[in-house]
Amino acid sequence: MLIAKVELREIRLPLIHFFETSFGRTTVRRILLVRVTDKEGAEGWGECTAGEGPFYSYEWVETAWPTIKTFLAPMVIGKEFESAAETWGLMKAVRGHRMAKAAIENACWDLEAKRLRMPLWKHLGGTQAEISCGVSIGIQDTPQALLEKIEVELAAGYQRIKIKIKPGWDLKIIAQVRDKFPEIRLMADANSAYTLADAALFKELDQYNLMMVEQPLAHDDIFDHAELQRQIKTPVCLDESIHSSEDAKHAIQLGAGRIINLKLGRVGGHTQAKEVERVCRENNIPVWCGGMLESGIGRAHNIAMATLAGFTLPGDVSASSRYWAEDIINPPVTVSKNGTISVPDKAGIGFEVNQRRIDSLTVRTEFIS
Ligand code: OSB
Ligand code: MG
Repeated sequence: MLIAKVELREIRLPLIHFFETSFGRTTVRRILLVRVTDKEGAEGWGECTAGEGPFYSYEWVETAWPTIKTFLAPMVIGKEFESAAETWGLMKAVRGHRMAKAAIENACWDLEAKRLRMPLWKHLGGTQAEISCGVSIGIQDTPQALLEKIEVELAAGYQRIKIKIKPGWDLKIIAQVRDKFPEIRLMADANSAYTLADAALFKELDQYNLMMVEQPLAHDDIFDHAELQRQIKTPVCLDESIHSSEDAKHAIQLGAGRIINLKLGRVGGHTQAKEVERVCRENNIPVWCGGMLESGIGRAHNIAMATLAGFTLPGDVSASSRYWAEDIINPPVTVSKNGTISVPDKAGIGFEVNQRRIDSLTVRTEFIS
């Protein structure tokens, strides 16, 4: 493979409904897309999952763009390499910036799968032609609004409900949800809004039979999470704290959680994601596919990743229509009445990229060659 050109694009995509977590509210996504073109003119697409600000992690659109432009793209362009799996090694000199790296690497995986005329999920080694879906529901203006949203998503068939919590929107809300929906598969995501001083609150949470509580403590912690897990029955799931297969190994050894939310961008792309999945599978730690409010391109990559054997729990990958009036891929991602996505069998990411739609949303473009 020889990448001749990297195209960077920023699109603005308004969410149908705002998405609020313990760290803030998003109404319009700023999404950085990457297109790689090889010397024969074949193309691949990737999406950078960095957010609008450095709140979920230190990466955001304005760190990813110049990091790709100045450092990552030049490390890949013009180099002859065997496979997309080698992209990671070419960019090794840059520390961190995994979401920026993932955007380039995943575009190379799409390109490679297309050249092989293979669906990306099979090229990655995926085994599940259908994946299980849940939804992540943000903090709402009122408890009533949350209960109504849950009702809608259950009627659509989603297999589990995740709600966001923060101090002041936690135990009381979960009690109300459980009261109305006693049997559903339910979990809560705190996005690091608590400390070990809140252990008593999480012990209270044990009575609500949650599948798991996601990232209750600091974004860069595994030590306190291990202490919390010792004190509570609800499984702890790690999101923000896991950036690599080494992080996963250390967290597992320490007992910092029993489940891992695997996000493609957070770990640095498909090669790293496969490593995290393998470590978890070998240690009997279930993983599920997390989401970052991706457009269709990132969503398609998530779907491909979630076909790997270790993905045994419903993920946060849901239908395009939950997020966007019109997605940037055709067809949009749809979910069956059983809460599953049928994985496409076309080459590469398996969805057609809607160039016209992307052009109409683009606010800036830059070519690196
Ligand atoms: O913590 O999983 C999270 C969205 C943005 C940042 C962090 C998270 C999320 C989600 C949304 O929960 C999942 C989705 O629907 O894409
Ligand atoms: Mg999370």
